[in-house]
Order: sequence, then structure tokens, then C-alpha cells
Amino acid sequence: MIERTLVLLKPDAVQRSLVGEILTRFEKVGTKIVGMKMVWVNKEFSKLHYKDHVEKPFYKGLEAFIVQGPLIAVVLEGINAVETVRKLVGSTEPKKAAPGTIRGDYAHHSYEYADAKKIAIKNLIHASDTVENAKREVELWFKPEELHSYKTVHEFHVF
Ligand code: 3AN
Repeated sequence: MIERTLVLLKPDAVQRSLVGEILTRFEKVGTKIVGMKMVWVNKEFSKLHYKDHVEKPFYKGLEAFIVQGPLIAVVLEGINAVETVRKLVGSTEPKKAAPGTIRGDYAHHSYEYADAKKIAIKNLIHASDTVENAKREVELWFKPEELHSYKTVHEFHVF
């Protein structure tokens, strides 16, 4: 039941200075940061990360966006962390994301607008969508020695 999941605070989150506020959301709900680093990825790495999307029409814009500046890669651990984190992040399209979710509170970009401007949808975050993808993505982004096991002071109440 205790899972690890990959979260990326994409270049828009970094450049809008939202890193602290977004990380606070995950810390408040009690998920534990077990790995974190700033990375500026290239196109080759983007293709590995988004391997299921490379053939899709929106991939070019998505790639241009993800390589455009540094991002923060985070591994979070918690009870059903994949599902919990996706719930906090909200729907892929910020316009539709519910208030209270990260995308719903900090963005309002739409597919229609992004398509018309031929740019990627600016939705601040990537979060692994399945336990299987989480495992693959954590291994892609982090070496085993970059991930840490430790106790938080409030673990007694959360786990
Ligand atoms: P999520 O990140 O919410 O899991 P996915 O995995 O379906 O969404 O898509 C990966 C990324 O591709 C999204 N975060 C978004 O940036 C982009 N994307 C997905 N669908 C579209 C679309 N129809 N038009 C433009 N960009 C898209």
C-alpha cells in the first residue's frame, strides 16, 4: 500500500516561483519527500519520459515546453501515493481542474487556447498515473542512492 510516485514541477511552475507553494500541498497531506533535484532535460530524455506520447500530435509542443527551462523532480512516498498525488494535482486541462486542486488553483490554461497558439498546455505538474508507470519513471529519473528512507516526526499520525 505504501507507494512511491514521480512528480515534476515543470518549467512553468519553476518560472512562476510556485515551487514552495506546490511542495507545501504535498507536505501538508502527509506524503514524504524521499528524493528531489533540479534538472534541465534535453529532447532525448523527454522522449524517454513521454514514451507513450511521442507519436501524438501534441508531443512537439510538450517537448518544447519541458526542455525550455529547469524543472524540479520529486519522489513522494505515501499510502497509495500515486492516486493521492493525482487527486491533489487535478485534471490535465487546468480550465477543467477543480478548485482546490493544484492545477485548478494555480492555472486556467485550456486545450483550445494551447492548440490555437500551437503551444503546450501549461499545467504546472506531471504526476505518474499508475503504479507501474510510477516505478518506471522513478527509476528513469533517480538513481537508487538518490532516494532516501527516513522517518518524519509526524509519521505516527499519518502512516
Ligand atoms: P497527465 O499529465 O495529466 O497525466 P497525460 O499523461 O495524458 O496527462 O499527458 C501528458 C502531458 O501531455 C500532459 N500533462 C499535457 O501536458 C500533455 N497533453 C495531454 N493531452 C494533451 C492534449 N490533448 N493537447 C495538448 N497537450 C496534451
